[in-house]
Amino acid sequence: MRTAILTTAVILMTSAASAETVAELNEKELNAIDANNDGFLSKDEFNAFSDYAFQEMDEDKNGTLGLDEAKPFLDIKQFQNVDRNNDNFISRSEYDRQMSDDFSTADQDGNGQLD
Ligand SMILES: [Ca+2]
Ligand SMILES: [Ca+2]
Ligand SMILES: [Ca+2]
Repeated sequence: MRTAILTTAVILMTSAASAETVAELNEKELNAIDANNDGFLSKDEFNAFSDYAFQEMDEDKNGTLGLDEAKPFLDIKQFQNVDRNNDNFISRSEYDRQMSDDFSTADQDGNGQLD
């Protein structure tokens, strides 16, 4: 379960997420994120999942993801994409911004849910 969730987070973080990306998530992964099991991913569900994934990746719990922490999940190019100020740490705000952008991109009809 942990791995599936993190894989999902990384997919969302690194690919400009699209409706297709969400469609590619397998049923098990989607069920893990879709807290109320309505088959849609709301912004709240997405945020809860995004928060969980960050905590899991932030092994030393200092609120940022260093290269070592991100290495199992991101290649250097993906890391640099998210690390907008290039300080070699992904801060929580950089992470949140990336996830939020990806949600907006994936939510093509703008109804606040991914389906
Ligand atoms: Ca839902
Ligand atoms: Ca950390
Ligand atoms: Ca940074």
